[in-house]
Amino acid sequence: MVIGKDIIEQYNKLEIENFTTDFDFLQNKLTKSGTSVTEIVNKIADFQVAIPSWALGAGGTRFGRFSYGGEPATLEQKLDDVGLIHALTHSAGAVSLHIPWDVPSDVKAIKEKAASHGLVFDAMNSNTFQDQTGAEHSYKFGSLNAVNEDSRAYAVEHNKEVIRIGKELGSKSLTVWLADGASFPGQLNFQTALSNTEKSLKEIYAGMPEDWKLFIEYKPYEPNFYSTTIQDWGTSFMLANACGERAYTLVDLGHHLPNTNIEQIVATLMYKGKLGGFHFNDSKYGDDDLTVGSIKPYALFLIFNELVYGMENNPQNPYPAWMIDASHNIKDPLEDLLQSLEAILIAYAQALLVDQKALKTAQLSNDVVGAQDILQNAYRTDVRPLLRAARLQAGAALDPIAAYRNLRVRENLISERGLETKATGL
Ligand code: PSV
Ligand code: MN
Repeated sequence: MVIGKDIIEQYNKLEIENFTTDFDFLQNKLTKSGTSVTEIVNKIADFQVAIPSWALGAGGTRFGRFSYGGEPATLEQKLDDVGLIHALTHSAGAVSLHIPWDVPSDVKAIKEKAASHGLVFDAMNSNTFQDQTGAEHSYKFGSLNAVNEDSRAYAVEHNKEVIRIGKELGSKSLTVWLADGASFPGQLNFQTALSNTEKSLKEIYAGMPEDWKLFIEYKPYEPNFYSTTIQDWGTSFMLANACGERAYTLVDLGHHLPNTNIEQIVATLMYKGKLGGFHFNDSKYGDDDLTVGSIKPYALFLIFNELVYGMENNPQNPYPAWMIDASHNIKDPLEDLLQSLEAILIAYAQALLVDQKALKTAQLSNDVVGAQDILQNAYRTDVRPLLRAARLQAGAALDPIAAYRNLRVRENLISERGLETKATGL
């Protein structure tokens, strides 16, 4: 199924009146306070988030997986699904592939397919947390950190293969997330594990083209339950520095212990020019893979406040690679992604509304109450008309989920692909 601009245009006509009333009201209000609405709408329209190829089917937990009809069975179909999301939102113009789940059999055809949907290939993801059928060496006891030299070399080689595939597709970065760690005290020598990881990452870094970036993800626990070798941003930052200039830390919202001050981590990394990538999701307890903004929207806003500040004030930090890293097992995966995109853009728009000048004045005079009010005034603004305006000007849907349902996208996918298909991923 392909959703053409004409269909969306028709659909938008049903909602244009309500939109205009809401937008005019907000525009008046914001203009009075000196905000350039056009500038903000353009920024929202430009913001593109990569969709991970593994979020297009029903997500799984270790207890089970309830599949969703019409799931994409091939990489081509995955790109078609991202194309649908992009057509509806104009904010998902990139896809992030996971190897070996998504090895393209025909690179040229895949590139053409992506281009036909207006998609580019964002960061490539390697996978050394699962043994594939016929694997010559196992990752059971670790990959880049393994005590077994063959497993380490095998994992390094896999990452080089991912770089090779990514090069052909036009990607410019590699994300490494390691499950490496220990589930029991005494299992690993921490220092040896760290030093093996550093050596392996340096080899991977050396194998990257000169215009590529390496993103190093961290995670405090899971699947290992006693220690993870790259457990936190500090360890990732240290390893990125050891690798070189084009190695960066990647922050995944779900990879922190409860109540961690993620916005402060963001600020610190951007100050040091080392925030390379960002994975969005939400959680109550751990790496829950919940829809972005479903549990802690204010925390997301505070994080975006630091991201916006960093993008405006830290030229030493590259523009971060944004990706959604969430897929749940009880929602239609495409609706889940549409909700996540909406939450991301809402938080971004609210952060753009923060009166930075007034905030600085409040901070310099230790006006604690004033500073909180400035942030919360922005957070409490209903910015949804700004998102709709951005979509309308890009030819996307005013209300993507309503359009998705109204156009019976899932029903169409089921009739095209059947009920039994299963997308690769977790
Ligand atoms: C690990 O929890 C992670 O966040 C990494 O980014 C992986 O690539 C992704 O999830 C999918 O397993
Ligand atoms: Mn992640």
